[in-house]
Amino acid sequence: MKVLVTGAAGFIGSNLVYHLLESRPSWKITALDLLTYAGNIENIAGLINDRRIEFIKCDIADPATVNELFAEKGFDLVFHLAAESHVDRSIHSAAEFIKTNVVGTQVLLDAALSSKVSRFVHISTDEVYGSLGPTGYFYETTLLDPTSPYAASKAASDLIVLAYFKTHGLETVVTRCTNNYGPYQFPEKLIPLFVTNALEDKPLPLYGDGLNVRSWIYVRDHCEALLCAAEKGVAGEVYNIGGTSDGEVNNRVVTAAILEILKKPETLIKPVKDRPAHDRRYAVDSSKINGIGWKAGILFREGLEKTIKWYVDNRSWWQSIKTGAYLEYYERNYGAR
Ligand code: NAD
Ligand code: TDX
Repeated sequence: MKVLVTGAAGFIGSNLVYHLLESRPSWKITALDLLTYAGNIENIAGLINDRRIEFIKCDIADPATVNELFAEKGFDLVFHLAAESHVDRSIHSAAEFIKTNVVGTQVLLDAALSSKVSRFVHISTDEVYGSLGPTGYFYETTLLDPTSPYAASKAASDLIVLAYFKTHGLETVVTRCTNNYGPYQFPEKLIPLFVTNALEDKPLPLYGDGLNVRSWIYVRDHCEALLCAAEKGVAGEVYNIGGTSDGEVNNRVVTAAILEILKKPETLIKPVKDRPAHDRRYAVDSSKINGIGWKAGILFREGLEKTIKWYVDNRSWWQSIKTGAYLEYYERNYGAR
């Protein structure tokens, strides 16, 4: 089986590459990534001598290079994760989100169609559904109502992916997952940012009243769900992916748990101006993917402890990221709050 993983040097992409090599040892994997600020070749550097994997630096929005790659390799299966993925950055500037998330997805779909890819798994997010009140869940049938430019770009790409199934018969599957956490997550997202700031005794900038709720899933559970969707999902369908029920918590609870595990004081918490159009709550109903054989297994507390241990043990990984352009972004996003 010849498999392409886009966004393979990012957080979920690198975890997926490790998971695929472990669980499907005969597969040959092409790991594609542009190595933007969020892509880090270090994430998959341990595999450099593994002959089952090859790394290609490539922009998914560049049709000439992408078409050539697909024609040459003849992929059977594509996991498409490459994206601009951070909501706050999309608020500052949306252009790259449209280019990569929308145009890049269309470029990949055209290449997949003309090279006769058997299955195209598009990795999306529950953010496409918008925001929930205190109760209820997002279902695959819930209307799309994205609020951030990031979420809107993902919703657009989801619809294009589904249209390629309807119009051209390309075997696409769309997955919509809740908030991931785990090793190799870039320290701009809530959990790795707060863990690494706390380790450095720096303030934890909690947006608004801190009562926004996210439904957390450990990244390896997400990777298992993606493999399940690829192998057992029905073409043209959407599958929601959510974590264990104890993972549905507000940001204050997450922050308090991080500080407790690290034995750091609550005085590090710094309430700051809220994110514009900050979605209040996300939670998905996962019964459709449960029905084809996948269920989340890692409890939030257990996954959080493992994740924190990884950041404690891998200081050099995140300390080298938190320099240069990262500090400019940090000042831009947090300086005026
Ligand atoms: P990430 O930002 O860590 O990784 C994205 C990767 O894509 C990076 O390695 C980056 O270099 C690469 N990339 C960006 N633009 C590219 C381009 N033009 N060409 C090639 N590569 C490019 O993001 P992540 O958190 O790993 O998310 C991966 C996917 O999963 C995204 O599509 C995201 O929307 C989706 N998702 C993420 C979460 C989450 O909680 N992180 C939840 C649900 C869905
Ligand atoms: O500094 C912060 N302070 C804060 O209070 C940051 C970065 C976040 N937050 C809050 C905002 C959210 O309520 O924490 C919550 C989580 O924020 P993020 O980690 O930025 O994630 P979110 O906006 O929920 O989006 C994430 O989940 C869905 C990913 O970034 C997306 O890629 C994914 O699609």
